[in-house]
Amino acid sequence: MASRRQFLRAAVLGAAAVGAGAASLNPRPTAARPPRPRRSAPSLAVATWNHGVPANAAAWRVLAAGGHALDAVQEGVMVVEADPTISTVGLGGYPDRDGRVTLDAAIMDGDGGCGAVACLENIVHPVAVARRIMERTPHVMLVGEGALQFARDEGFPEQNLLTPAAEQAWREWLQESRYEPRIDGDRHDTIGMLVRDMAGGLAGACSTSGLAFKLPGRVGDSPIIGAGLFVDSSVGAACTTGLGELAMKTLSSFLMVEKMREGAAPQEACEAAVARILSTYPAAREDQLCCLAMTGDGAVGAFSILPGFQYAVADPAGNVLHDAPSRFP
Ligand code: SD4
Repeated sequence: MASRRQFLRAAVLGAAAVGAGAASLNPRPTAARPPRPRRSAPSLAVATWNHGVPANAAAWRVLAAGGHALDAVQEGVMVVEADPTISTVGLGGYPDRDGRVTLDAAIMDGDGGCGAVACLENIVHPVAVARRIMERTPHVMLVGEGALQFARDEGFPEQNLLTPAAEQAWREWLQESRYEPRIDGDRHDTIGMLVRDMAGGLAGACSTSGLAFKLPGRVGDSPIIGAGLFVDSSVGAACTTGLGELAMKTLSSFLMVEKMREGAAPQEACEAAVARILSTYPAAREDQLCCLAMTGDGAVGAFSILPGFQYAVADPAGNVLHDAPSRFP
C-alpha cells in the first residue's frame, strides 16, 4: 500500500501534469470550483462572537463581488486567525498546558466537501490547510505532525504562534496549574462562520486554539465534521462554540441540520441541540455551549446554554452583532 508521502508526491506530480500545479504553493483560496447554476439569493454571512463582525466584513467583500461561499468563509475566518490580539484562534491563541499553541479547524461546502486539521502547530491559517485537505487529498482530516508536514508540502509558511501576551497568560496560569476544562471569560471564542453566496451556495468554517491550557493532544468540536460544523446546501448550515466536548458527544451541528431538514426553523434547531445536550448530560447546565444555524433561504437562529453568546449577521442591510437567547438566565 502506498504511503501518505508517496500519495502526496503522486498527487502533486499528477496535479502538475494536468497544469494545476501553479496554484499549489499559494495558501489563499484557489477558487477553482465550477460556477453554480445561478439562482438569485441575497448574500448572508453569520459568525460567532464579536470577532464575527470583522470576519463577516471580509467575507462580504468576496460575496459582494459574486464570489463563492467557500472563498468567502475562508477569507472571513482568516481575518480572525491572523489577529494576534484574539487569544482563542490562530496567532496569539492561548497554548496548551505545555506552552504549545495547537490549532483545530474545519471547512465544509454545501455539496458534501469537507476538510479539517487538528492539533496543528506553527501555521497561522489552519482553515486554509483544511481546505487544501478537502480539495487535494482523498481525506477529511489530518492531525498533528502529519497535518504540519502536509502544510509544509503545500508551501504554507511556518511561524511561532505564541505571542508574548499568550505566553505571559500561560506563565501566570502555570503558577496554579489548575486544570479546568471549562469555558469562561477569554478562554473561549472559536470563530464559527456560515455563509450563503449569491448563487444560493452555502459553506461554513471553524477555527480555534481550543480550550486554553488544555491537555496536550486535546481536540475539540471545531474540526469534527458534524460536531462543530455541518453544511448541506439543500437544507442549511450550523456550527457551535463553547465547551466542545458537549457538541462532540451529541453531534450538535449535524443534529441542527437534520432538524432543519425535517422542517424546523434554525432557532428551533439550535434549541433542540441545546435540549439534547441537557437531556443527555444534565450537569452540562453549568457549562457553555452555543449554537448558530441558518437555512438555505436565509433564516438565522442562535441559542446557548448560558447567557453571553453573541453572533454577527451580515446581510445587505448591514453587519450587526446580536445577543443570543439562552436556556438558563
Ligand atoms: C473547543 N469549541 O475547542 C472550542 C472552544 C470554543 O468558545 O469554542 N470556545 O472546545
